[in-house]
Formats: sequence, structure tokens, C-alpha cells
Amino acid sequence: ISVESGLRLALSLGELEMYYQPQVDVKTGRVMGAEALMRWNHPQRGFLGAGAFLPFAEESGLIIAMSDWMLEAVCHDLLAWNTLGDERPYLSINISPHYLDRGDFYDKLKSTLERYQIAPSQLEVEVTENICIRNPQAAIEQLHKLCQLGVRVAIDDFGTGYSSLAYLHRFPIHVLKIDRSFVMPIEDDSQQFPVVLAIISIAKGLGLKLVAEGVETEVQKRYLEQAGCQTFQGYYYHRPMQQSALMSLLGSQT
Ligand code: G
Ligand code: G
Ligand code: MN
Ligand code: NA
Repeated sequence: ISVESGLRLALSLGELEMYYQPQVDVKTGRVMGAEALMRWNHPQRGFLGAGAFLPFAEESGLIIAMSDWMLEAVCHDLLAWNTLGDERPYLSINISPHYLDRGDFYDKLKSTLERYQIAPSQLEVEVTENICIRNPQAAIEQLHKLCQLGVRVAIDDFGTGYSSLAYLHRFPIHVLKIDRSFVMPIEDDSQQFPVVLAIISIAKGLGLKLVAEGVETEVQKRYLEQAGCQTFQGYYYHRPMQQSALMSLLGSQT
């Protein structure tokens, strides 16, 4: 069968699952929140990363139904995090341009948060610069509505997409995520990595929170920390994990 009908089936059979990758405050070592990453528990091939199937979902339009499912799944899981104590870790979700473009996205998100009684301030929405390719004005409007609701907006894969700087000052955003491709080359922290420093200085200049992605080594961590990065996501700390593992991790933090 085609990937598309396989995916349609996966959705109806409950083969999709949300994984969570913790984001750590480098000063305290505490998990402050997590990014939700979709996985397909494929009957033959095991757990597949989103990169292996989301392009087909986008192409076929199935991304809408899958994103609807994702919204429910993450809100359900987030409620469970809130039972662990007084802390309210934030949840960061990826939103594809197609989903953001839909007129009903905002209402869906708002009503789902209300139904689960989740504070919008506990949710972060990750978009890429590419949301501006088709209709920048519409995208900016959607982001403004999210902000007014109290949801934070993060630019994912920053610096790798379309028109990174042209729209930045017009976006209502709170967080910049430094893409893994900028972190990977940091192998020796006696060297300088000017592009990384430039991204950090952009974030500081605009008053944005910075999240470094794909941090795998002590050297990368040290360099980025010294350069002023506060929040880290990557294998150095944690791999994406199942809800049960995240619950144990959050529960073990006093
Ligand atoms: O962890 P992984 O390799 O699966 O992530 C690959 C890409 O897929 C990342 O760019 C991530 O932003 C994206 N992605 C992961 N989960 C989701 C999701 O639920 N919705 C959307 N739109 N993108 C996702
Ligand atoms: O595009 P986005 O940043 O949302 O995608 C995140 C992707 O990066 C996911 O596929 C996730 O599994 C992967 N990832 C997260 N941390 C690391 C890391 O430290 N190293 C590598 N190689 N991949 C990572
Ligand atoms: Mn992301
Ligand atoms: Na990214």
C-alpha cells in the first residue's frame, strides 16, 4: 500500500505516538519544558521519526487530521504532567504551515486548551521561517492571535529557512531555536563560531529567549553557555522519550 494509505490507517489504528524531548536550563540542570515530536510506531519498521512520514502527510493533506490528533494527544499528556507537583513545565508543539494557514486553527487550539483547562501560557508553538513563503500577512496575523491568547511563539530551525531576517521584526515571537546544523560544527571551543554568535546576538537584541537544539557534547554545551545560551535541547541531556519516561523524569525533580 502507499505511504499515504498506510498513514491513514496508522492514524485510525492508533499507531501514532507523541514523544517528548526535554529542554533543560543550563544553569540549574532542570527540565523546564519539552518539545513534542510525532512518531509512527510502524508494525514492521518500528518507531519512525517525523521526517520519514510527515512529508507524505503534508502532500496528501493528511497533516490536518494528524495535527488534530496531535493537539488532543499533547493536551492529554500535559494534564498528567501537572499532577506531579506545583511546577508547570511548558509544552512546545510543531505546527506545519498548512495547519497554521487554516482559518479554524486558532479556534481549534483555543477550544482544545479550554476543554482541557490548560493555561495558554503553558503552550509554545514552533513554526519555521517558511510560513512566510505563501502568505506572510496571514501568517503574521495568526501569530498575533496566538500571542494575544497567551501562547508563546518559537521560530524553529532558525537561520536555515526562507527570509530569516526580513520578517523577524514583524513576527510576534518569544523564542529562537538555534538549528542543529549550527551546533554540529562546534568541535573545539577554543575556536570561534561567528554564525552562532551572530544568532545569539540577534536573539539578545530582540529580547528573545534562546534554545540551542541538537546539543550532543560537553564542548558544544560549554561554548553555547559561554556565548549566552540558557536553554538546551539535545542528546547531551536527553533523547526524545515516551510520556511514561518523561513523567518519571519530571517526577524525580524536586
Ligand atoms: O524528531 P524528528 O526527527 O521526528 O523530527 C523531524 C521534524 O519533524 C522536525 O523538524 C520536527 O519539527 C517535525 N515534527 C515532529 N513532530 C511534528 C508534529 O507533530 N507536527 C509537525 N507539523 N511537525 C513535527
Ligand atoms: O526540526 P526540529 O528541530 O523540530 O527537529 C528536531 C529533530 O532533531 C528531531 O528529529 C529530534 O529527534 C532530533 N534531535 C534532537 N536532539 C538531537 C541531537 O542532539 N542530535 C541529533 N542528531 N538529533 C537530535
Ligand atoms: Mn521543532
Ligand atoms: Na529544529
